[in-house]
Amino acid sequence: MTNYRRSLDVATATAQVEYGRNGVRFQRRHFASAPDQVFVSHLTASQPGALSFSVALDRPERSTTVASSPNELLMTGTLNDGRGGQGVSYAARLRVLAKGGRVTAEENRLVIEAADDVLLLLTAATDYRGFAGRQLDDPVATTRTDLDRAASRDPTALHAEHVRDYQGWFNRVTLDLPTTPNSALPTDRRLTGFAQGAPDPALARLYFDFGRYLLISSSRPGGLPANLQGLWAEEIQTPWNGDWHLDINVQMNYWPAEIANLSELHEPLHQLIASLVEPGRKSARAYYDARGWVAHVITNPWGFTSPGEAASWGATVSGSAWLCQHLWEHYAFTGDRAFLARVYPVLKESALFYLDNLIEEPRHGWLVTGPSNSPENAFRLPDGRTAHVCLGPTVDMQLLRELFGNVIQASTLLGVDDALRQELSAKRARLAPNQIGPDGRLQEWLEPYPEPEPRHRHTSHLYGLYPGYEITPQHTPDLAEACRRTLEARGDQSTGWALGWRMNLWARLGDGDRAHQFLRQLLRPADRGNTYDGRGAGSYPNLFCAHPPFQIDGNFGGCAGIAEMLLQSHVPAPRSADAASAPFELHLLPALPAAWPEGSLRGLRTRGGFTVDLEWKDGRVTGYQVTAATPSAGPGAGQR
Ligand code: FUC
Repeated sequence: MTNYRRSLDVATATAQVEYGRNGVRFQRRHFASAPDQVFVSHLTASQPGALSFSVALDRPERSTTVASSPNELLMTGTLNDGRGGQGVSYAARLRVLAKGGRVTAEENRLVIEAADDVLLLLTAATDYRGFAGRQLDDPVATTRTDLDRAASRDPTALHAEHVRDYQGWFNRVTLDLPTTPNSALPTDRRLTGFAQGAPDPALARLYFDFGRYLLISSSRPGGLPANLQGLWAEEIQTPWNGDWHLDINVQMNYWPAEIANLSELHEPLHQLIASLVEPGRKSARAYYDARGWVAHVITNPWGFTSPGEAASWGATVSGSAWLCQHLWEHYAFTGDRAFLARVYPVLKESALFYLDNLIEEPRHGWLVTGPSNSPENAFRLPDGRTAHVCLGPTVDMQLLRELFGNVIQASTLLGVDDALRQELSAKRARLAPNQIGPDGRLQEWLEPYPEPEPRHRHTSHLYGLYPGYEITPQHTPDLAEACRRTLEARGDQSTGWALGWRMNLWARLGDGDRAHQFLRQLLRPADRGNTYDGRGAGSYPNLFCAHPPFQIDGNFGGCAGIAEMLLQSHVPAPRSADAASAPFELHLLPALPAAWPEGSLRGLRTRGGFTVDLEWKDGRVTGYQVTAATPSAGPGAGQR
């Protein structure tokens, strides 16, 4: 084999493999088309009759494949429901359309001989009802309809339609950073070079674009939200069940959604949140005898809202509060009042749960959640024992200040629930405050407990700095300084998503070089033998984030972090009742690293519904334009 080249063009979401063999040049082009619901592989060769191969549909369990016609395979199966019954059924159908040569079916595979050009069309479907409990589709029939439609189209037209659809999202934003000789290398060698300190600013652009590619490809309105592996899990039994973790992971998947101008792709998460209200009410009643709804650390497409498997991590009671933040942020970025009115009951019922859950903490009389955890971290008790379950971890308090504040603001805007608003205001003022410990760090718990694992991957108590907004260097400098010390103490090594989070935290602190240092960590070449404590964790040659073995949240965290280094929008506290017209601050290049002295961007979004274009040279803004969603509200453009 000669001149082998495998590529993914993130500008068109098209993968390609090319190589030469015995004087013939072979090319395979692959893409998954959302508008046509079909996966397409187009195989061509530089000589007629050169394509001979066989193709099969296979799955390690619960599958049957038959040749449904001389050029088509049909795979079907039904999963278990976990209770000894039948679960979701699925079907996948593969058709071979060959020019020249011969196609024959042999049991469960198709054999292609001496063809000039081959198109493989694959469709797949399940009878999962979706969050809205929609009408059941018959996957066997759906795959046939989708396949017949795709087969009637010219492959060039299929590709053009796919690119048109994809670029409708992708082209909303452009980031340009300078290239260097290293930028022309294959990605694996670029990663090695970058880890060794070679300058390659354009690698950050590629990583940012790749993150957008991943979200566009894994989160479409009407579908499920991106899970721990996005939708790229290769196993049947995926790490952590390929579920949605609510104590950082699924939220991180959606950090780029608003700022990177992909707001509509946030919808699957919003639907998941709405779907948890009903089961979450049962959990609230059964576990806490409380009103409202609650979700803890893990959930799945079947409305799981109970505490997780072990009290040491599964008792975290603020999963639902953190999810609600994604409803609010969508409103903050779009100013869409109709959306706010629609999701208000979800926010309100979440707040009702916490109103009932809060108890008075004995030492100061503060109101605190309990029992809860500071996600997955432990502390040392005075008698030396290790504990996880606590009252009022800092993250819960920060989340509740935001949730209550948002419900207060939303109810004011919508002109409803006066009495509730009074109660929320009164209780919000009594929530345990952020505390700076004797060592100058932000306290993770009510007491400055020693930690058995001071470099723990979670940085939950810094939620208020990012993705939350109650701590900013501009408005709460002492707390921001305490966050900085916390980050210093957590150290510069970590794993997967934790690196992505730290990047954003340093960006919020305005330290671009530290943020960039974490980007370098995130992009250091990983291998399959990486370990949970961060050694070896970075990125694989295809840029997937290596949190043992693979988790996609780090990709999204890093993508958001790059944006956060270049543009931030804060709504300073105390916020006015109307976020859409409230004063908010725009920070252009708030955390520009020395490594990116020049560049430009177009199309990032801010809270308040603005779009920002920006260019810079020698580390300084040379031009910018801020465009309002509505013509009357725009602050305009400028040169500096
Ligand atoms: C969180 C993390 C783990 C892992 C899991 C899926 O709970 O603490 O590291 O990423 O989610």
